[in-house]
Amino acid sequence: MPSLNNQPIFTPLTADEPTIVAQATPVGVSGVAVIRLSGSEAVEIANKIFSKPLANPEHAKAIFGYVHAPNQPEKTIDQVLLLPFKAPASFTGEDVVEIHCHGGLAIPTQVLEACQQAGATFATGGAFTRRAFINGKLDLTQAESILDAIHAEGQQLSQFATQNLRHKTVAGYLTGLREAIIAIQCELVAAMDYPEEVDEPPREALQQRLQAVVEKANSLCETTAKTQWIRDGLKIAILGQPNAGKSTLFNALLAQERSIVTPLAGTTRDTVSETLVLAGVSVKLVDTAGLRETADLVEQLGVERSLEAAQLADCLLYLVDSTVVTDDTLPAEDATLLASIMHHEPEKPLLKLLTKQDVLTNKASVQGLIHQQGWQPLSVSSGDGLATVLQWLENMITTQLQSVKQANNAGVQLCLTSRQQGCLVAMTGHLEKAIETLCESAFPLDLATIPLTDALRQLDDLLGIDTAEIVLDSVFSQFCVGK
Ligand SMILES: Nc1nc2c(ncn2[C@@H]2O[C@H](COP(=O)(O)OP(=O)(O)OP(=O)(O)O)[C@@H](O)[C@H]2O)c(=O)[nH]1
Ligand SMILES: [Mg+2]
Repeated sequence: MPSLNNQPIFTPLTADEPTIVAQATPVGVSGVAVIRLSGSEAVEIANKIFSKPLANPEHAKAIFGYVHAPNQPEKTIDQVLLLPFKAPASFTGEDVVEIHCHGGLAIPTQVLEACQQAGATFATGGAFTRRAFINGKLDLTQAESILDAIHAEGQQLSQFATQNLRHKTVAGYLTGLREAIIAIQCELVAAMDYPEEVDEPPREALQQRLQAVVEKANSLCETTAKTQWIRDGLKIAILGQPNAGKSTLFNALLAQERSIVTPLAGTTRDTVSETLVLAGVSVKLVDTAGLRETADLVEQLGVERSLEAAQLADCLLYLVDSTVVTDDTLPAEDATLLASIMHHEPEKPLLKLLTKQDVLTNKASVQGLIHQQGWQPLSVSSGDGLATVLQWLENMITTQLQSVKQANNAGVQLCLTSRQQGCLVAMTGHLEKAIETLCESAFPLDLATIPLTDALRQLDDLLGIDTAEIVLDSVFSQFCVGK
């Protein structure tokens, strides 16, 4: 909408809100810290604390100068770069001024205080992103992608997040489903409101169209479930009998002495987990208590947790101390445990490792296991075999990622958050109710509009269309101050 002097007019929906300020960079020692002001008075406030007049600063052009206490130019706080952005071409859609000052604790704190004394209000967590959402700069799923991008440990999740930020992939896919439901809703309402002019749409065709939406939503939920590990971290459980060398391998993979290692069997009594990044994916490595029948209550509980860890894991490493193997025959306990694990988790990638190869005197005793039964020799002490373990883990992750990418080609691979999945599941539940209603010829057609409205409500909540404050609060409260 052009104004009289041909300058575009944009009044952010948040124009009446106070101008907010927060540090956008982490607090602590750093070369540079960025303090962000956002709101209709951002330029005015910056003007009160800056050494140069800022009547109508050029958009996105840095200005060198000094920040001082409001209206006290002699009280210089720091030498800074000021970066103004004019609404709506800013992150929040409001006027924004970024102050790039020196990092550390003292200077950013003084700059923040100067901004507050000049009229700004300290921002709460997620306030900037919330304003960006309210001003239509982002949909709700994009706001959540920012959260993913900030918190992603592995690059794969950050790639999903960036893809959604750039191409609105989630909203793009779901808007198609939303339009399909709205079209059906419109046909039903038209037939109800104008029974003389509009024929009742054939029920079977409506059912089929709704069924198609349900299938698309289900397929999205299924593929999201397949990518959940990218968000949560791939769980790898290290299993085996006491003293097999599990904690030693755990520490070696982490490159830190995280678990206690002793020559005593039963050292690890509970599961211990730690995160690392492998092949661009966040991995949760779980060290477990040795699996064996035991009378000790504490150890027994540890064993139960280990079995549970195996169940919850996406991938298993099973370790056997090679010095207790004779004539290619595993100890009976290991044979039983492995058979049970493979029976219960036949699909899970499993790497079988024969440990402590450096102290194995009779190498011939394990050759059959290695060459015929797929066991990998390992000595963490000498480092032999460790690279193979890492390579196996990376190959396994790459294979999993490839299956994700294949689903991606089908156009439905999106890594939804649990909130988004919840909305989608609730939506399909309502659509199924609508289909049931349509199946029952004794029910009037308009009965189906009720679950359809509920389904649309869920989809709108997912996308952030007319979403209740309480839902927005729960999303934006996850953000830190300054974002
Ligand atoms: N020589 C040699 N000793 C090893 C190797 N790996 C582990 N050990 C030793 O084996 C003993 C047991 O190792 P842990 O890593 O504590 O075994 P664990 O499987 O975690 O045992 P629990 O916690 O009791 O279930 C320790 O004394 C380790 O130093 C290895 O590659 N070579
Ligand atoms: Mg241990």
